[in-house]
Amino acid sequence: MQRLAPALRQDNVPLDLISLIKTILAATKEISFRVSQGHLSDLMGSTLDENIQGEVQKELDVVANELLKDILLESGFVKAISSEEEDTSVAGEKDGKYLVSFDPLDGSSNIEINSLIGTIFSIHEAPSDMDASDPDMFKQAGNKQICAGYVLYGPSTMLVMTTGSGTHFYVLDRTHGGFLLVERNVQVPTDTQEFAVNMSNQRFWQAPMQNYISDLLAGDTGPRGKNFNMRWIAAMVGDIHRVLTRGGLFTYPQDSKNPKQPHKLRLMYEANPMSFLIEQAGGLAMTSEGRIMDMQPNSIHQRVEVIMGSKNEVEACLAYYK
Ligand code: AFP
Repeated sequence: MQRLAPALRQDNVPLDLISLIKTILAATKEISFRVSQGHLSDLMGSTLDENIQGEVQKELDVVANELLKDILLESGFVKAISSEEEDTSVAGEKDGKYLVSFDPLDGSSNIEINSLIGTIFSIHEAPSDMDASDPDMFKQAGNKQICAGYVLYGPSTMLVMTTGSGTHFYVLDRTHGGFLLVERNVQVPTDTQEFAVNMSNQRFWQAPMQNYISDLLAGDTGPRGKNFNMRWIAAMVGDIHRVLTRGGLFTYPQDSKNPKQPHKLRLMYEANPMSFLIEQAGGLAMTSEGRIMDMQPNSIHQRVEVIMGSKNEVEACLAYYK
């Protein structure tokens, strides 16, 4: 099995980007260890703080954020970082070439139940003419990402990453401490009979999503003429990993539960990196109005509607909005 750096060199990834990726992964190996320690790490509880999204921070969220932030800002490659757990961007090296956005621990409600969680990251080139402390540097569309990925802390620790030459799977080999390539050019099956959505929000969805899901639930007696299965992990990393592995449709649609917040998922460190991975694997990543990666961000913590996965199923869903 190929090690990470040779695999990246084979895709012509520049050496300093490879070094940056290895820097991110050094932090995730430490996070993986802390996660695997469970209750032994004494990090299972909540802090007394809330992040800018108004969510109570878990101790492991805070530790994962500090590990990534410190190692990235000290690396010399990074002009600034932005994180789910930081109110605004944090300046790094003034001549740093890269911007890194990350969700240090996605799916943190799964921490206490010993279920899937992961780290999501997205890398853009840093504009050379802007100040490192200017958060507007991050207002770049997803189609400008040069690398995106996640590290999934499951029964094995996996890295799923793209640098624009396909989406590849790696597994952390603890015997030598590195990530080994286990599957190159993963492909999302075009058709699927599986979907992922938080059904408890059904009554708050817009009519097209209500109608689409009703037709899936009607199975082979309904207009789709086939039965569908449903899965919900409550961690986008887990749900997207399943979609990349065996296909499916994943959605967090617009809802009216909280009129001030019609969308749940974050554009910069959830939807954009996952869209890059899904598209590089032959899937589609959309809102009901267009391609996620073509959206012009207006803030670091912007939220967005997400409908992504197997191409034909995403198109079937979007047809209800026409
Ligand atoms: P947290 O990381 O704050 O726990 O949120 C996870 C998440 O943003 C995403 O990973 C899940 O798909 C989604 O929220 C789960 O949402 P529900 O709470 O509606 O299940």
